[in-house]
Amino acid sequence: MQWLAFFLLLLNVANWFKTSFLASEFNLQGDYLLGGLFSLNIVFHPKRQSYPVALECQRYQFDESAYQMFEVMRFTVEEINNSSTLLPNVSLGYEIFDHCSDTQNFPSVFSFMSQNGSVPVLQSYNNYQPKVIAVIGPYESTTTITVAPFFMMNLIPMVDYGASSYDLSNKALYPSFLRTVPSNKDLIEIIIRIIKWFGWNWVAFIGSLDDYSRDGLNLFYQSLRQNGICMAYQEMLHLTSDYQTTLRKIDKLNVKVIVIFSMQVIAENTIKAAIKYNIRNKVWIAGEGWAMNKQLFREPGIENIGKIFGITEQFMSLPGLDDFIYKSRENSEDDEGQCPQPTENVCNQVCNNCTKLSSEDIINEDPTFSFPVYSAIYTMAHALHSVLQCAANGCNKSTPVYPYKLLKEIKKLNFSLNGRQVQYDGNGDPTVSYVVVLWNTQGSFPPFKVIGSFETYPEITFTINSSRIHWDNDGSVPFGNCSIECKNGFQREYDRNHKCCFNCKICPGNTYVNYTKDPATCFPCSKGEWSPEGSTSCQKRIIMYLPFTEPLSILLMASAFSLELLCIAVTVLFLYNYSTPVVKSAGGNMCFLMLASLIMSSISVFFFFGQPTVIACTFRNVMFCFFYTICLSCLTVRSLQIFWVFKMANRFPEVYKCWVKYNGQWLLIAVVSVVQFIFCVLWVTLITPTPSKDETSYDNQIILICSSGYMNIFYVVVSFILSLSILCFFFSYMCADLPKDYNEAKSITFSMLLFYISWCVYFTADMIYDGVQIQLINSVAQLSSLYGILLSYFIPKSYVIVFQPKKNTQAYFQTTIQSYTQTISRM
Ligand SMILES: *[C@@H]1O[C@H](CO)[C@@H](O)[C@H](O)[C@H]1NC(C)=O
Ligand SMILES: *[C@@H]1O[C@H](CO)[C@@H](O)[C@H](O)[C@H]1NC(C)=O
Ligand SMILES: *[C@@H]1O[C@H](CO)[C@@H](O)[C@H](O)[C@H]1NC(C)=O
Ligand SMILES: *[C@@H]1O[C@H](CO)[C@@H](O)[C@H](O)[C@H]1NC(C)=O
Ligand SMILES: *[C@@H]1O[C@H](CO)[C@@H](O)[C@H](O)[C@H]1NC(C)=O
Ligand SMILES: *[C@@H]1O[C@H](CO)[C@@H](O)[C@H](O)[C@H]1NC(C)=O
Ligand SMILES: *[C@@H]1O[C@H](CO)[C@@H](O)[C@H](O)[C@H]1NC(C)=O
Ligand SMILES: *[C@@H]1O[C@H](CO)[C@@H](O)[C@H](O)[C@H]1NC(C)=O
Ligand SMILES: *[C@@H]1O[C@H](CO)[C@@H](O)[C@H](O)[C@H]1NC(C)=O
Ligand SMILES: CC(=O)N[C@H]1CO[C@H](CO)[C@@H](O)[C@@H]1O
Repeated sequence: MQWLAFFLLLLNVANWFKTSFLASEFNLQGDYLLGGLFSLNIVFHPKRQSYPVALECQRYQFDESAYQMFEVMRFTVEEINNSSTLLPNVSLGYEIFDHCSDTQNFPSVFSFMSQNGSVPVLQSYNNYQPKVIAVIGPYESTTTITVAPFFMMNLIPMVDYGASSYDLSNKALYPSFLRTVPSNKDLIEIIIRIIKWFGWNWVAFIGSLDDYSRDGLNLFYQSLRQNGICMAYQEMLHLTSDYQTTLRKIDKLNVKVIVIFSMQVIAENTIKAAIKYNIRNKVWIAGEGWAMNKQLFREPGIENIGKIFGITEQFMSLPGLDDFIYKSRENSEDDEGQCPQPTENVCNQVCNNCTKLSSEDIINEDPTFSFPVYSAIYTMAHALHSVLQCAANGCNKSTPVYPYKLLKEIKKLNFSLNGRQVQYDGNGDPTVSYVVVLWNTQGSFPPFKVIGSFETYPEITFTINSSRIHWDNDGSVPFGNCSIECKNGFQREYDRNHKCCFNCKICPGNTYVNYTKDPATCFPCSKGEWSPEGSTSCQKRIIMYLPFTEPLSILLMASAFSLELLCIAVTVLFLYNYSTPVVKSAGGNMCFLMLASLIMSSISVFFFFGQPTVIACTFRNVMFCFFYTICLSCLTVRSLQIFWVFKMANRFPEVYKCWVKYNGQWLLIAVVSVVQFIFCVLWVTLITPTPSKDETSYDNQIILICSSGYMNIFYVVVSFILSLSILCFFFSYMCADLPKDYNEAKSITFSMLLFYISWCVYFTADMIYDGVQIQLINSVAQLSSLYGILLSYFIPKSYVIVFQPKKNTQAYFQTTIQSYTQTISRM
């Protein structure tokens, strides 16, 4: 397919130049032309129109700061023209249009694209040279997105000084788009960093109804989620929105931090409304659009609304700009900024309001976008410099300058401008050098105090100098969270909608909360650990047992030992006085069996102390039970015998004879012992008592205990002992009226009562108390049972043997029995 070229005559721009050659600020002739788009006026509400008519920007709202950018472009081109090193002997020219609407500005675009006054429709644009070699602007994201496709088509470089929408970083859609302002992604990143720096997490977002804000909101949302910050409220406002309601809602939600990421006007309206409706003590974070808005700064009452942080590009002064503006003002006094065809008045190259501004007005405008305009033009000049193969002696002007070649050079650029490095990344985005300013609304100087910075070149750095911020109240950073942090030991209960909002609930016992791990969970303590209610960590449980070294243990063991010594002493004493009536009446040989049993029983006390072992667990009770049964059976047989002799022998002499003949007492003891022995063996062998841990009784202790063996047989053993003791008690009670020397009733009653009481105490305590001391009570019960028998039965007899030998004679016993028989017969 060959050249199938249509020539579409849209604008006869070339003719305008020929007819009117007046020096307008909008045009400068040169070897190469740059296109410039500036929003000197802004159309907020497009009018509905019923017949085709071109838009007349002049009629709409004038923006002084755009005129300053406009002047910066003119200044920059002149400076490059004056330069002898950059583009020597090559003159740059420009053509600028007022770009006031999203949708109705296409005449200017076609003018830039035209060649000889017409826009051709071609198949290949390789050899196409439009009127301008590149385009600067426009200012806003939305307007940029609407005009950009025209320039992308033939890869005309578009270097933007104001559009920050992140969409434009998409090089598949916008291959020849570059910009000298950081994209919203960077702006949102620094906003997030500021919020995080001060530890806030509950923020509101106010935007305007345009691509810039929508894009910002999108990016903000994405970053919030990653940074644990919550959006309390969000609204996109337009000129006629109800600002009061929005602000009231934000105030009601207890939001301290408000990000205003919007067009200037919306920000101005919001702040003015905040002043009017007395919204106080907030923290406002200003996006680049209004970070250094000087009109708002002078608004009365602004000092009440709180702190305003602005994010703006590192301020770069442009030496010579002020002189340039003063000079151009002088010259333009009589130059009424004329349109090439003033009669039609639609070319949008007229600005009557501009000429009314004084030099000071222009110079004092917000300088935020001066450097972006300046570096955008230098970018093109440097690229052109490369394309034209310029050297010190001049450039090769015969080289054709195709836009796509220029674009290739722009991407390779890396130059220093007023101390800042200018270069573009793969997305056509520049290196970032932001500063954070604090508005000095209290009136001291300077009005915008730099408190921090964010740079991506040569590496990413973010700093905030907290000592430069003077917070109201007590000087501490204001509270900007949804919920007050829980006290130690409390767990968070999150709100359904926001992760930043929560109630606090105390962690129950045996759980803990670890904020670095998870603030919303009370983790259970691990095995062997415990914690009281409301803990942040668990403690080791104390392992409880009765150690040998404890004074009480020592006391009990000493008691057991002294019991044994006493028993041995009594045994020796009885052996020496074996043939005396006291020993005989006490049972003779049987005494030695009883004493031996007492000694054996008392050994079991020693098994209660120290860390329990299988042996200790097995023997601590079984030994006592068995030997105490033997002792008790002796006592029972003794009392039975006395009872028999004195009360029954007369009535059943044959039975008694039989009893004596077959050695009934020993037989009975043997039977009882054997039976009890079998029970005891079964008790500890069917289920061996083993050391175990009681972890349930106390949160903070692990008690080393012994399992009890086969419980059912244990009950049999206990019942056996109990029935024996009751028998014993019964017989001795029946003989309560016998002569004193035969009367064991008192001593046996005493020892049995002691036995009952001490074991009642033990079993009762066992039911209501699980501590380690129960083992102490157990051993005390054993000891007191044993001491009961020793003290009430053996010691009085020993006393008589040692101190009252008179009573230890056959004759004395005879007398007492005679006097007893007399009393019986008298009854
Ligand atoms: C350019 O040079 C002219 C003449 O030398 C001078 O008047 C003007 O101020 C210079 N402009 C800039 C921007 O340097
Ligand atoms: C532009 O117009 C001039 C005369 O008006 C003509 O000589 C030239 O060839 C035209 N250029 C192109 C590219 O058509
Ligand atoms: C606010 O929440 C953030 C995390 O979301 C936390 O780091 C900060 O300490 C909290 N501030 C206060 C005062 O509790
Ligand atoms: C701009 O000019 C228009 C008329 O051309 C006028 O109505 C308007 O008030 C002017 N605006 C400013 C800010 O001077
Ligand atoms: C600049 O261009 C003019 C003609 O366009 C030429 O006469 C002059 O020598 C050139 N100067 C240099 C330094 O190249
Ligand atoms: C100037 O550029 C043209 C086209 O690229 C080329 O043919 C010519 O040789 C160049 N002249 C010099 C002096 O480099
Ligand atoms: C840009 O230039 C500077 C110095 O002129 C150099 O240090 C830096 O590495 C260059 N960057 C790239 C990406 O080439
Ligand atoms: C922070 O600001 C204070 C007061 O302006 C200044 O003295 C100090 O050097 C600054 N610190 C840093 C790290 O810049
Ligand atoms: C909390 O959890 C973290 C991470 O799991 C751990 O490093 C830290 O030691 C824990 N803190 C306490 C007090 O247990
Ligand atoms: C309009 C303008 O300033 N043009 C200047 C461009 O630069 C050359 C020198 O390089 C001057 O002679 C022109 O006056």
